[in-house]
Amino acid sequence: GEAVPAAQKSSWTSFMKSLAGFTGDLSAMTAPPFILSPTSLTEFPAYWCERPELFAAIADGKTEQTRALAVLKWFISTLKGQYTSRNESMGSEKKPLNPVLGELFYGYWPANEARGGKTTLVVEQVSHHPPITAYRIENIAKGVILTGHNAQKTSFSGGSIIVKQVGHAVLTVSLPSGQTEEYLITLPRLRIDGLWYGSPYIELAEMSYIQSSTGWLSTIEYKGKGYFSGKSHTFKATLTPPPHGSSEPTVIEGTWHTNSKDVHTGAVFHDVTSPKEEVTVAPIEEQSEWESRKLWFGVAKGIREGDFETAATFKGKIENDQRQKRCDEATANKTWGLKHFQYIESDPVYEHLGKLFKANPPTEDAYVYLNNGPPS
Ligand code: 0T9
Repeated sequence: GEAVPAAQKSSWTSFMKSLAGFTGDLSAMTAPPFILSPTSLTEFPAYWCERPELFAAIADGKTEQTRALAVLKWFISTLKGQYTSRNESMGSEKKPLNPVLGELFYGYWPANEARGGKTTLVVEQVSHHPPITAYRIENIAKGVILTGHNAQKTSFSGGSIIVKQVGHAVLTVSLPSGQTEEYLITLPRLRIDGLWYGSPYIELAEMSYIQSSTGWLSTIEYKGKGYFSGKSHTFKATLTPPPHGSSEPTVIEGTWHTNSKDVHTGAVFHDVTSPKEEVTVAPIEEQSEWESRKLWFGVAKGIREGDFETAATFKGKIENDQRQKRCDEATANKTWGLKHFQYIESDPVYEHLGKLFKANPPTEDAYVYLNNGPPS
C-alpha cells in the first residue's frame, strides 16, 4: 500500500503475518517504525474531558432526565477525540507507547466561567502485563467526577484487529440537594481496519451503555460503513426512562465524529465540529521521572524526528530499568505499590447498576482513587 514507506514494506508484511496468528498482548509486539506514535497510552484518558464545559454541564441539569441526557451528550462528544484524533494529527491510527508500571500522567483544564471550576486529571499505569490504565477526572466546584480503568483484549479476524475493551468508568454527580447520582459507563468494541494498506483507522461496533442510579439508561448502538445509514461512525442512542415511569424514551441518531439529532424533535443533540481543548500539562523540566512525557522524552523525540535508532536506544534503557526493578522486587520479596489507586476485586457500583441492564460480565474489578493527586 501507499502509506507504507518503501523501506518498511517487508517489515509491515511480516508484522501483518504475525498478527494473523496472534493472541495476547498486542501492545508488546514490535511494529515497523512508520506506525509508531510518540504518545503513551497513559495520555489517552484526557480524551474524556476535551470539552470540559460539557463535563461540567452535567451538574446543571434540573431533572434526572436532563442530567442523563447531559451525560449522554458529553459521552458521545468524547468519541471523536478518543477514536479519530490520531488519524487527524498523524494521518492514521498509530501504535501508542506501551506504558511502564507506575507511569503517571497529570494534567488539567483551567477554570473559566462556562465550566465553573478547574478540572483535574490523574492517570496511573496500574499494570504492565496486561496493560491497565486507571484514571480520575474531577471538577470539584461542579461536583462532577469520573473514575475508570482501561484494558484491552485483542484478536485478529478478517484482516482487522478486534479490540474488546475491558474495564468501565463511573461518573458521579453531587447535587446541591446533597444527593449523589452515579452513572456506570461501559465501553464499545473497536475494529481496526485499513491494516493491509498501512493506514489503520478505528470503527466502533456493537453496543455500550450508560446506566444511571436514577434508573435512566442510555443504550448506544454503533455501526460503520455499509450498515443502517451506510456512513462510517454512525450511532443510535436510546435514553430509556426507569421502569414504571410515564416518560417517553429519547432517540438520537447521527455520526459521532460530526453531529447528531433528536429523531422526534429534529433538534441538534451533539456537535463536535468545533475545536476541542487539549489538556494542559506541566513543562517536562518540572515533571518527575515517572511522568509520561518526561519518561518517554528520548523515545518520543526519536520517533518524531524519524531517528529510530535513538528511539530504540532510549526504549531499551526504559525496558532494562523495568526489568531491574522487577528483579529487585523479587529479591526483596516485595511487589510494586500503586500510588493513586487501590485495587478492588469487585466494584459495588458496577455490580449494582450493571444488574439493571444485565451487564456482561455481571461483576468487574476496579481501582479506587486514593484522593492524593498533585495539589491543584
Ligand atoms: C482507551 C482508545 C484505546 C484506549 C486504545 C487498541 C489500541 C490501544 C487502546 C482503546 C481510550 O479511551 C480509547 C483508543 C485507541 C486504542 C488503540 C488503537 C490501537 O491501535 C492500539 C493497539 C494496541 C495497537 O497499537 C495495534 C497495533 C497497530 C499497528 C495498529 C495501529
